Parts: sequence; C-alpha cells; structure tokens
Amino acid sequence: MPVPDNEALPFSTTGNGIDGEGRMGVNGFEKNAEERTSSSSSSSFRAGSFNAKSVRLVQWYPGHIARAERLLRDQLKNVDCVVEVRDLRIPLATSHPDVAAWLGNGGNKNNSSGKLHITVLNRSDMVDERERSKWVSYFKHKMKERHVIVTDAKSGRGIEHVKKIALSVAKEVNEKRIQKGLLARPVRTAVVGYPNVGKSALINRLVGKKACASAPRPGVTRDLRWVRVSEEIDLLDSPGVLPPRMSDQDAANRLAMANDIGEASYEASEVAARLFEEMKLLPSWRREKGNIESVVMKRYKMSAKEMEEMNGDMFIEKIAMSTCGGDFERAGTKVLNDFRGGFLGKFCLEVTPAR
Ligand SMILES: Nc1nc2c(ncn2[C@@H]2O[C@H](COP(=O)(O)OP(=O)(O)OP(=O)(O)O)[C@@H](O)[C@H]2O)c(=O)[nH]1
Ligand SMILES: [Mg+2]
Repeated sequence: MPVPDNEALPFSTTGNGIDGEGRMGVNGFEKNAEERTSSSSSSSFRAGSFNAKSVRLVQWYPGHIARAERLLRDQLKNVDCVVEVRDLRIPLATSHPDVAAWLGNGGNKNNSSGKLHITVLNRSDMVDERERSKWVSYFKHKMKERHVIVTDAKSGRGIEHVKKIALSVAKEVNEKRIQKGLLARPVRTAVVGYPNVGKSALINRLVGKKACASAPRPGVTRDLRWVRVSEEIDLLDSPGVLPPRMSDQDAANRLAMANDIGEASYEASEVAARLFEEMKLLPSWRREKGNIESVVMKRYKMSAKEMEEMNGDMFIEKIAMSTCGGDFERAGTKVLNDFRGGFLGKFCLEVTPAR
C-alpha cells in the first residue's frame, strides 16, 4: 500500500518568517559608520579620479540574509529541483557561487546525482536579442549547464518552458516513489537567486496569479514561502541571497547598477559614473543597430565627441549642473533610473567571456 509523504511542506506564510534583526538600513542593507562619514559624494567626486574610488558595498551580509540562507539551506533538503534566477543584464554577477552547494552535487552544478538545476536568465526584454543568444550558448555549451531558459517574467515569455521542465522532473520523481511503494506528490522546486532578479515575479507567472509580493527594489521577499502551482508542482519563493563575501568590486558595482542590491550600500553618483564608463567600453556602445551611444547622446543632450572625452565623474557633473541644480546624487539617481527603466536601450552590462 502506498505511503504518503511524511514531510509535509510548511505552506504557511508566517510560520518560517525571517525578521529584519534590527540592524538593517534601507532595503535591508546598511552602511557602516566609518564609510558613511567618509563618503560625501560631491566632494569625493571632484577630488580624485574615478578609478581611485570603489563603491562602498560595505554591508554585504546583513542579518536577514544570513538567516534567509540558513532557512533556505534547511528547506533545500526537501527539494527536488532548484531554479536559479539570474538577471540577464548581468548574468555573471548574478550567478550565485553557492548554487552547487545548495544542489548537494558535491560542488559540481552539472553532476546529475543531486537535485536538478534550471538556469533562468530573466529580464530578457531588457537586453538585445543577439546578446541573449550568446549568453544561452555560453551557459549551455561552455559552462555545460543542462537547462538554460530565457524568460521575461513581466510578459510571461519562457514561463511555459520552465513549467515543462519542472513537470518532467515531477514525472521522474514520482516514478521512483511509486516503485518504492510511496504515494506520488508534487515536485518540490525552489526558486533562488540574488535580490530583485525576478524570482517572485516568475513564481506569480507560473501560478497565474499574484501569490507573492513583487516590486522593483531588492529585499522585497523576506519569508520563505511554499506556493502550490498544481497537483504536480510546488514552488518555494525565497528572499534574495547575497554571498557572504564579495571580493569582485566590478560585480558588486554591476549589482548596484542593476538595482540588485540595496541602495543604502552605495552612492548613486559613483555607481552612475562607473556605469557611464562601463557602457562606453561595451561593443554595443557603437554597434550598428540600436547602439547605446546615440540613445545616451539624445537623452542627455551631449555630443559624441563630448562623451568620448568625458570620464564618468565629468558625465555626472554635467548632468548635475545642467538639470539637477548641482546635486550629484540626484544626477546619479537619474542616470541609474534611466538605465534600470530601459531608457538607455536594451543591452547587457557584461560580455560573454571568450574562453
Ligand atoms: N522588465 C522586466 N521586469 C521584471 C522582470 N521580472 C521581474 N521584473 C520586475 O522586477 C521587479 C522585481 O521583481 P521581484 O519578483 O520582486 O524580484 P525578486 O527576485 O523576487 O526580488 P527580492 O524578493 O527582493 O529578492 C518587479 O517590479 C518585477 O515586476 C522581467 O523579466 N522584465
Ligand atoms: Mg521576491
């Protein structure tokens, strides 16, 4: 006689809540006092060259994230499949280093003995079609990731594909269960990734209704939460998790540009200055179709020559002086919002590695 599953999932929205632990700043990220006092943006702006500064991503691991990760690890023991959501504008910076450990595959993401790994490259509507294909090919063929799906959780693009793979895992899991004399159950799929990459939006699309809170800022989801999609699929929504240490300042800056970390951990003017310099180095800055340069020229009323000669600080200073009453932070926020809102065009901030 088939035996029901004895590990029922906690479908409650409150039972396993993660609290803020009091020491968080805006959006759950806090600046330390030393950095706060040393980061007067406008003065540091004029003083040194751009490269001498780094963004002050000082509180990388606030309490709620540490706690979220612990609870996530615990829940992952009961999971069959892990959907790792990345931001297609910055797919390397949002590839979480702990995924292999979460999968329980002996540190190897592609080892088939553990849980199934689905890579979701979300925000596909925000990047160019050609870049999109290059990234899929990179993760599939170079990184040997088995299931790589491009999605746009806003419009629903790619969602059926995610569902199809989850259902195929469900079938496999249940065939094994029935052979062992156990009752069939829904496939348990955890949706994980960095903050603000679109995990909850993806779940809402899969469920077909607004089951989870989703908003355009990092740190919206604070609780682990199981959601039933159908008799065949259960999904776990989880808070965005950052690695405990991040030595790569380039990646950290890109997370800030894309709004994938809390705004309290950096100066908008500095990150925006760096964004300008990074954009200028991209092949898409001057590509034939849909180049970034012409969009930026038009938006900020600057000439190509002027932009060529400017570094990031000068670019922000010009915007601050011309449209923001000399306020560098306002100018930085404006540029970041333009990028995040897609007003600077559709492009990835990272280029597929050549190797
Ligand atoms: N343009 C676009 N916007 C998206 C996409 N996916 C999600 N969003 C939007 O991005 C914002 C963040 O989405 P969430 O689903 O809250 O992100 P999350 O990963 O759950 O974030 P946390 O809970 O903070 O970790 C929301 O405003 C979504 O509507 C996408 O594919 N394209
Ligand atoms: Mg969320």
